Amino acid sequence: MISTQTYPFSLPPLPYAYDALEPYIDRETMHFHHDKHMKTYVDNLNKALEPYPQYHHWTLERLLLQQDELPDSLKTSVRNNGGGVYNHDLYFSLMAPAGQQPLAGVTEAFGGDEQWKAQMKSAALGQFGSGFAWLVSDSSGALSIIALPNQDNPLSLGFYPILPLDVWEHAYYLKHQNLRGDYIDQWFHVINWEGVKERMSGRQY
Ligand code: MN3
Repeated sequence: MISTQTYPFSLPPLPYAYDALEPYIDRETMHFHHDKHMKTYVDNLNKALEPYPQYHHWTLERLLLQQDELPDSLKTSVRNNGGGVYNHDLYFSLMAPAGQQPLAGVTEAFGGDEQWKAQMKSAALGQFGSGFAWLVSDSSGALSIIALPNQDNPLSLGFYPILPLDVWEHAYYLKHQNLRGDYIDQWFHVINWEGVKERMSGRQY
């Protein structure tokens, strides 16, 4: 995971082919989203950190967790670009070719598969403008769903991020134009539940 990398950060390759999520998420969207949008976050984060060698040994996770300790001139860029790198790394690695069974440990916490999907969709549709819906856990391990604007990350609110759903228009506009709900319905087919399971057992703080 890029969250444990330090400066200079590099764009991780997609963990599957660009067309692997078809017909749910199209190849062209994946190219733009990964090769252009995510790369820009990586480049801008490196650019922002370059003049601050004292933070070059900080992991991305530490930069996000301790962003209040950073100088003002760096803080905003870490929040936006560091968040952008972290959030997209999780977003791409927690999708996979369709066919995985939803994890009962997640869906049952919300009353069943249909109920969890409805809550995730409602959070994602309710995020005004750009942002993400997130499946998160709190310090007791309890699951919840939240929505955050822009590239804000649940770590800064004390939550552990488990599964992100990117609802920036660049995630769906090429295929679905303004129909965010259609994209969300497609995304449910390509969740990497194996990866979600690993995230759930991997919380370290
Ligand atoms: Mn995005």
